[in-house]
Amino acid sequence: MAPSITLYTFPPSQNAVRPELALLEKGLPFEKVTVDFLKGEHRKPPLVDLNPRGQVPTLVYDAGGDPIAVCESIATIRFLDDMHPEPPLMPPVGEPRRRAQAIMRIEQFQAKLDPSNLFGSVIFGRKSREELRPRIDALEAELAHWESYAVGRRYLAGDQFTLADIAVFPLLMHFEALGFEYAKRTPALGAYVEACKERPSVLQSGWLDAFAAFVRDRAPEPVLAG
Ligand SMILES: N[C@@H](CCC(=O)N[C@@H](CS)C(=O)NCC(=O)O)C(=O)O
Repeated sequence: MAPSITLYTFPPSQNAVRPELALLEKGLPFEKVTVDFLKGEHRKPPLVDLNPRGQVPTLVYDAGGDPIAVCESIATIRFLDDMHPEPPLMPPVGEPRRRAQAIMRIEQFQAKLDPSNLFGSVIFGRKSREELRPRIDALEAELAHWESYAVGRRYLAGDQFTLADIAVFPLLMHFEALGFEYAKRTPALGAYVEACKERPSVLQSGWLDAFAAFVRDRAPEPVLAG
């Protein structure tokens, strides 16, 4: 029996788009439930009953019996790839170099790239470039590593679109929204970002438009420009 899958999401969220991309890549039907943060819906049922942290994405996977609530965006995409191996979103174990690359990029994303949270500090915290200077410098140094990872590859682990891309690409859009000019400063990473924007699952999700509208309404200071 096909599972019933419900995705609790907030349309502009770079975290919440990850399971959506994995679901679209795999052609799995799912229902989307929008949780409007701006109205405080994340602090109320049904979300807090499923995920006491009140965060999206939260994925409810019901294969009959007791539905499973999966939260943490990276956990959701790994879970979906484990439960629905076709088409695969990781390089096969028979290709250890590419598999190692995909695993490393996911870990490096979680350890080095995601915690910077510059976007939240600018959009919600209204912090200035001066206040954020040490974090901006650290992020720019980190992005130099990602430029080297992108050189000579369409995606982060070669020609195959993988969980590593689903992890990393949405966050890279945050930096673009803060004025980072990939084409000028990290051209290989820039080509990678453009390739991801054209990915059918990304286009089908509508996330780029939802994210662009969210950014447009808030007009963040372009702290990464220059
Ligand atoms: N590490 C989590 C972060 C999830 C997260 O911070 N989601 C945001 C939306 S982008 C959220 O739900 N924020 C509400 C809150 O933390 O109260 C993940 O990767 O899923």
